Amino acid sequence: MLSVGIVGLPNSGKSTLFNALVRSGATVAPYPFTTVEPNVGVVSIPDERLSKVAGLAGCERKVPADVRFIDIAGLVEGANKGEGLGNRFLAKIREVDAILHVVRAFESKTVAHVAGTVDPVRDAQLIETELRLSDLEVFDKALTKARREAKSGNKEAMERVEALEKLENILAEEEGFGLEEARKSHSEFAKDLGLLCLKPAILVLNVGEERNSKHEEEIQKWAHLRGIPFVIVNAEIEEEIGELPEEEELEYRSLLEMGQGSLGQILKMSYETLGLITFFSIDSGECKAWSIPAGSPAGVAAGRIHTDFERGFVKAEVVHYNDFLECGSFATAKEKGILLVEGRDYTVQDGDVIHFKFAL
Ligand SMILES: Nc1nc2c(ncn2[C@@H]2O[C@H](COP(=O)(O)OP(=O)(O)OP(=O)(O)O)[C@@H](O)[C@H]2O)c(=O)[nH]1
Ligand SMILES: [Mg+2]
Repeated sequence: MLSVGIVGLPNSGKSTLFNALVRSGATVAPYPFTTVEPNVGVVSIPDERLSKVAGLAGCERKVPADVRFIDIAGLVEGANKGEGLGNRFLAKIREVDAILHVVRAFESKTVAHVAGTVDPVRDAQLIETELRLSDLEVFDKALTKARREAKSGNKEAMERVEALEKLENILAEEEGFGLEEARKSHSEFAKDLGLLCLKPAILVLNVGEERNSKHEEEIQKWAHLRGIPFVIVNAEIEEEIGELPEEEELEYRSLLEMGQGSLGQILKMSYETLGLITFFSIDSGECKAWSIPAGSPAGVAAGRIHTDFERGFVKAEVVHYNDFLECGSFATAKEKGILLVEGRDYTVQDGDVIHFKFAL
């Protein structure tokens, strides 16, 4: 399962957001392995298509796709030099697949701010700088090694040096404007090195009841310049009203003039940022949504359900989502001639309803 790490300064509201998110999923499970730290939660991804497919197929049970969220302790200035257990936390961030960067915009007399004042752009910049400095260290090592190998005329190593030098210039640049491009063009490379700056990221602005439009505009622009999706949330209120029975929750939302969807929006954005798409399976009265990386072949999708499905893959019967809405069943789709029979190399489309045939 892919994971999203919640990152930010201390007291920015990371744990509050984590709690709100973990509770917001329909079938929230505390992560079932005791060896995993307690601040890891698995959250269902809301997807209205699941109910539609399940309804048409007459399924009693629905199982949504999920994503793992990890609430990582706060980073402080100098974290890359080990300040405030920084190295340990940075190592944790290296393990996640995407970053949810929480920035504080709420004022509070009781909740201290490590820098004394509320200033979202300064805070976001501080975290970005820590990630960047930490990356540059990783980089130095990789570049030294590649240069050594390149000396002997190894062509691959020479190409590596060239690519690394290009990327190093982008990382060394204070303003980080080149990051969006680098994120796209170097993703495999970055993954190998575990570069933090190039991980897909989302910026969450945690606002209080009093809003500051100047702060909001500035930070939104900051995120936009970096190609980072941006979302506003009031984590404290989301956490509080998320505990209420549904009716009361709705009442409070209209009373506080709060939109419905900021948590759902964060979940959907996380899913997209991780590059995931969904396919559906129907079996014994159960309709399940499964997540796979966009572009995955049917063989990989089969393996998501069971390793036997992948090993003994024979064929995949596929009905595209919109076709399924029209037909309502594999049988009707077959009659109409829109049921596809595909091999293991078929590229799964978002929303496909798939039935795998396998033989061992
Ligand atoms: N007024 C207000 N308080 C908030 C808001 N969000 C979080 N808080 C409070 O801020 C304090 C810190 O929140 P946490 O969620 O623990 O912050 P954190 O980022 O996890 O902090 P560390 O774990 O220390 O890094 C708590 O007392 C929260 O109740 C908010 O939107 N408004
Ligand atoms: Mg915390």
